[in-house]
Amino acid sequence: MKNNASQGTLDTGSSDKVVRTLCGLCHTNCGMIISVKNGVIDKVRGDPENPGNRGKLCPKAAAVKEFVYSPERLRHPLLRTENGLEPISWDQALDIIANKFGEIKEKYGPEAVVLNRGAPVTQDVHDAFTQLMAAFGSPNATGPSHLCHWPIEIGMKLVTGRNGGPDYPNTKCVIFWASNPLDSTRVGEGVVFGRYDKVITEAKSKGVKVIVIDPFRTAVAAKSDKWLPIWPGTDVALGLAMLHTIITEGLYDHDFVAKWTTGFNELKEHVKETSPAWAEKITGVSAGDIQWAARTYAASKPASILPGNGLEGITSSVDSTRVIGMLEAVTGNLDIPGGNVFFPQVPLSRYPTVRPDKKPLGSDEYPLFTRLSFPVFADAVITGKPYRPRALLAYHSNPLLINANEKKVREALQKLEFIVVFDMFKTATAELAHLILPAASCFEKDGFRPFSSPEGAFVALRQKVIEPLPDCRSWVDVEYEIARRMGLADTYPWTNTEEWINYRLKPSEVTVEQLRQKHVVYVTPPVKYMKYTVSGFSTPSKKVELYSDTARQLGYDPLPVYKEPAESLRSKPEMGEKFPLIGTTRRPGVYIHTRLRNMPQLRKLEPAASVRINPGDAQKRKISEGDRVVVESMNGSIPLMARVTDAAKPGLVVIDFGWGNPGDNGANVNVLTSDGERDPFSSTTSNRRFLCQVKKA
Ligand SMILES: Nc1nc2c(c(=O)[nH]1)N[C@H]1C(S)=C(S)[C@@H](COP(=O)(O)OP(=O)(O)OC[C@H]3O[C@@H](n4cnc5c(=O)[nH]c(N)nc54)[C@H](O)[C@@H]3O)O[C@H]1N2
Ligand SMILES: Nc1nc2c(c(=O)[nH]1)N[C@H]1C(S)=C(S)[C@@H](COP(=O)(O)OP(=O)(O)OC[C@H]3O[C@@H](n4cnc5c(=O)[nH]c(N)nc54)[C@H](O)[C@@H]3O)O[C@H]1N2
Ligand code: SF4
Ligand SMILES: [Mo]
Repeated sequence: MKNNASQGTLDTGSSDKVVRTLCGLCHTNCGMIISVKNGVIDKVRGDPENPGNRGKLCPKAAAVKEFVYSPERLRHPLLRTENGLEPISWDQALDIIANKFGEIKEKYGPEAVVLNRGAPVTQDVHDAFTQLMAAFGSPNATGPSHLCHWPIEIGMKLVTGRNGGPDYPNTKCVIFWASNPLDSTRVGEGVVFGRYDKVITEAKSKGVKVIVIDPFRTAVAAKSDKWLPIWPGTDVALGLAMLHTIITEGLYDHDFVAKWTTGFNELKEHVKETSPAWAEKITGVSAGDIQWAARTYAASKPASILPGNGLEGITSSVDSTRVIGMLEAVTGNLDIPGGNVFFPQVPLSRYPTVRPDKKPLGSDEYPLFTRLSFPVFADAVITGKPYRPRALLAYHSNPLLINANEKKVREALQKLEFIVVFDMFKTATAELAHLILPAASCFEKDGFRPFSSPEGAFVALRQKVIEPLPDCRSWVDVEYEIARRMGLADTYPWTNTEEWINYRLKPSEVTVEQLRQKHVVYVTPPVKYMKYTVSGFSTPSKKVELYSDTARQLGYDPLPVYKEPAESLRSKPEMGEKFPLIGTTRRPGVYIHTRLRNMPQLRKLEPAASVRINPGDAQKRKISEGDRVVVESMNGSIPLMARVTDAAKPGLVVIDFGWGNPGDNGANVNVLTSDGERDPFSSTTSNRRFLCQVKKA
């Protein structure tokens, strides 16, 4: 099979057709070339000409056929009746939704209908049902944002204005801070540098210093020059101690600090007391290692940091990010070659949204979190305060399993009058639904993806590979049909997939037609560095705000402050009697969140939900590799398989996240997590830290 990327056409050989497209299983959206024989997906390979993955695919890609043709896929709309779930027609299903939403709007107002979307692994998930909610008049869109992307976004917005990605090709030192790109394939927020797996090996071969700050010895920690095994939830202390070393030893960039920051004197004063010796007791990382990391990072200019999702499962998510932004700034590493760079982005047109005076639930408590946070939603459903949401449309998401405190989330979902789940599979959340809609997979519909890269921002087309399996539908059609039935379609800027994509890409002056010809279209020039010298930073003062007036005015600490997490043996040693271990969660690289455990090829690679425990802790409990164990926390207990390994330090246990769907025979780790304590800016719950005990089953 030959291909010609510049024209976007591919020789078909003996296949019906060969389609150049994008994988939509995870955020990375690798370029794929898929051949179709007799209307069925035949071969899947990486697209060597895609600027992101350059031909490489991860192990999950091997399961594309199993995923699309899985016998477990939902194939009809299902309505819950007295006799259980009964298949109904699409027309009936859409009528029921339109009627029920209309009824709820009449009785309680539009805001009683809530949308829950999952992680935006494709642009579809990001955009789906936005316009419907706007036309309908509900400001309440929720999902995992309090655990994903938004806490880092809020933290960086306060300090540097925007989250800059490591400029790997030019850096001399990179800190993977709560990030694990070798499993997550996420080397930056939407930024590609060619193959994600090569970014680290190439850096290492050039002598770039690699430092990893992570409680667990991950794939990237094992390759690093230094791994700092931090206790989860203590990153603010580590960051403040690094700032202490850099500032007291004069290792900061004096010129940049003088010209481009506000509040340096306040920060200098603030970190006087936060010495590495102080942080050692909190973080479990030795003072010497903290000093070494601070000095190495400050001295290896240009240097960069990749703050990762590990910071977004702790209740100091935003302050952890703020200290990282400050480290980037005081060392003068912002937007310079090899530092943390604001890469060019694809301009997209905005959707019409609900009236600006209509604020989501919780906006008084979390003014910087401009959508509805799931914990706030669950509270409102349970307490009815300030009002009770009545209906939930869950699209491409599994809220029951992914939020902290499963028991409480279940209680909230069970209190709703009407739940629609729109998914490919009958998930744990779907089991609570009143109506289930069968979704077309990412390979059964057109879509697009905006990317950033040092060579410029570009758009790529996700071309439909096959028609949707019978009776499965794409969100575009479903959303528009609901709007039409409710008399809201007039306000729609689009009526079908092609119009949706063209609408969004208008400011980039690219059309679906062009993308079908070329597949990848660059819409900006290559990255320019030091843009702040022209336009300043995206903060109110146009400078990096080390001391934040915005935070102060909203009643927050203007400087990041370390607070001991609620579940803590240091502040509450008595808790250690029952729960002497600190638990965190791990994301198995062969799965994505709660997905793909029903793919036989992948299941062979990670067969069971596991807890990783240090050999010493295992021995004390007479636990051996492969034993069945029970893990207990204050919130509940779950059965798991023990893996005995020194990748977990003494006192730490690491439990797989994402199990718990019907039929996967694994337990949901969020049975153990608590939603009580929350980050004051972002409402992040403690999904990555909890006290627990492990016992032999
Ligand atoms: N303890 C703990 N909790 C966590 C995390 C953690 O690390 N630890 N991680 C957090 C993070 S970062 C995130 S992003 C969230 C993830 O939270 P979610 O995004 O809600 O979780 P997913 O399992 O990805 O749910 C996606 C659902 O979409 C379905 N699906 C797949 N393709 C399609 C399609 O084309 N159309 C439709 N309609 N449905 C489709 C899948 O079957 C699946 O049920 O979890 C968060 N929760
Ligand atoms: N295969 C696969 N790829 C994925 C996903 C998936 O589920 N599977 N999910 C996608 C999504 S939605 C996201 S958000 C990205 C996330 O991708 P990354 O940002 O790379 O995050 P993780 O892979 O979750 O790795 C986070 C690391 O932080 C560590 N950690 C946990 N708590 C703490 C803490 O308190 N402090 C510190 N310093 N470290 C901590 C964990 O041990 C873990 O190694 O991955 C995306 N890619
Ligand atoms: S699942 Fe694998 S192949 Fe698909 S986009 Fe993610 S990393 Fe790429
Ligand atoms: Mo995420």
